[in-house]
Amino acid sequence: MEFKNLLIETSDSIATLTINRPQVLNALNSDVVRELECALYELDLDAAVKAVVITGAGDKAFVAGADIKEMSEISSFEAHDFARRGQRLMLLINKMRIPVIAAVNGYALGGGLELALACDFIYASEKAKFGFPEVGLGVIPGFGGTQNLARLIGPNRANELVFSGRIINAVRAREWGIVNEVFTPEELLPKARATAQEIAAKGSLGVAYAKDAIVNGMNMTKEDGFRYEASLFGVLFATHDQREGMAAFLEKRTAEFKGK
Ligand code: DAK
Repeated sequence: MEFKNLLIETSDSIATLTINRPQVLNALNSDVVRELECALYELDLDAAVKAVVITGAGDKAFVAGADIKEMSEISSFEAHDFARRGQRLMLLINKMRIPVIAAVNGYALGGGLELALACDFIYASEKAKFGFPEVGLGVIPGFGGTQNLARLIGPNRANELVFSGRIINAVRAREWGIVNEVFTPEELLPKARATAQEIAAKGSLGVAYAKDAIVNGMNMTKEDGFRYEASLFGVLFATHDQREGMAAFLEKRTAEFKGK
């Protein structure tokens, strides 16, 4: 599939997806949202792909938010459609079997921060900046940002960030638990890909089920989450990968996982 606004490069089972509108700091317009949804859907269906790294083109921005020019001109019907598509994209990332890592190379503002928060975790460059400027535009984060941020860092810090519209740097974002690791700009993508490869070497069913347990368990009571985890654990005992993983350990060799 051809994309106007995305670059996709796959090597060693890792797809690197670059949002490519650097002239507007990779702002998300409706075309980009539609392309992201199609691209991620396709990548998730591709058995050869074991993880995705999302980043932004250029050295200034991951994504500087929704495209304000497009947003300022859309009708209420189009805004509703944009919201539905954006939210569907964020939920798709949660539902994908493969992990999605955000490699934040610059500004991650508004919808850009929402996209990063929807990913399974975030690595950042020292140049990354995070914030929700929405209240300054008379709106609120609308692609799941209030929900994902408060769940990730707790309501108090989420309140401060969202109510003030303030922009924080990568070190503060790591301190607050938004970002897992901070790297130099040159190191960011190699480090994100290296972690993706470490994950790709594991049993892909185990990774997919672990993601499922964590994503869905977050919305359950602890007891329901435990029950859900136990059922996924049980299902894995019907797979080749479980037998192979344990046999390989006992035979002191590298496991050959098949994802089935
Ligand atoms: N949209 C469109 N164009 C953008 C943009 C954006 N978000 N951000 C930057 N650009 C464009 C600039 O207009 C400029 O274009 P030209 O003037 O060169 O034509 C170019 O990118 C370079 O930007 P600057 O010249 O401003 O660069 P600076 O280094 O001076 O400043 C900045 C960088 C990131 C601080 C600044 O560009 C900035 O404040 N950008 C806007 C940040 C922002 O407010 N983002 C939007 C947040 S609101 C929804 C759900 C969610 C959302 C919307 C709807 N529904 C449920 C319906 C999400 C909303 C948001 O994301």
